[in-house]
Amino acid sequence: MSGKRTFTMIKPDAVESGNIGNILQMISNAGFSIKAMKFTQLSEERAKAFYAVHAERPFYGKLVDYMSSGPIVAAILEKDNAVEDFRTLIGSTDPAEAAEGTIRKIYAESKGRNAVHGSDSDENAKIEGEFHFYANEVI
Ligand code: DAT
Ligand code: MG
Repeated sequence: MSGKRTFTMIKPDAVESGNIGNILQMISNAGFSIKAMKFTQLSEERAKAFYAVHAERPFYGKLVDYMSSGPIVAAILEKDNAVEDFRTLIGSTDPAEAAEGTIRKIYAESKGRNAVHGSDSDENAKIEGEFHFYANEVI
């Protein structure tokens, strides 16, 4: 059975453009509740570690620079079928290919600067949540 929790980040482009509130409203309207949340910034080392799975990809350096370039909002979200439903809500990696009404279609600047992160599996949701939050910070 699929899990109830996923992990998200509102990325530097969406924070800088003033869309934290709009994106949280869309997340709430889609039926997700917030179990932990913080406004923070990744150091270069922490961004490298978070995206280590992409270390061999050509865009890794730019991704790390971008993700450590400004503040983000990190959050653990809860809903039935959380991982899959959240990926549907955010849309494709490239906003040009994202479905109408998705968060990335509305707010992402580009494939590299794409407004939000969403975990791709229950296993990664747990790992990524624990990367950002101590157990006693999660409801
Ligand atoms: P997603 O964030 O949709 O899970 P991913 O895990 O494949 O996508 O990649 C992680 C992030 O890396 C993605 O949100 C933006 C960046 N990225 C992926 N592919 C890229 C590309 N071809 N060019 C530039 N940035 C890319
Ligand atoms: Mg991914």
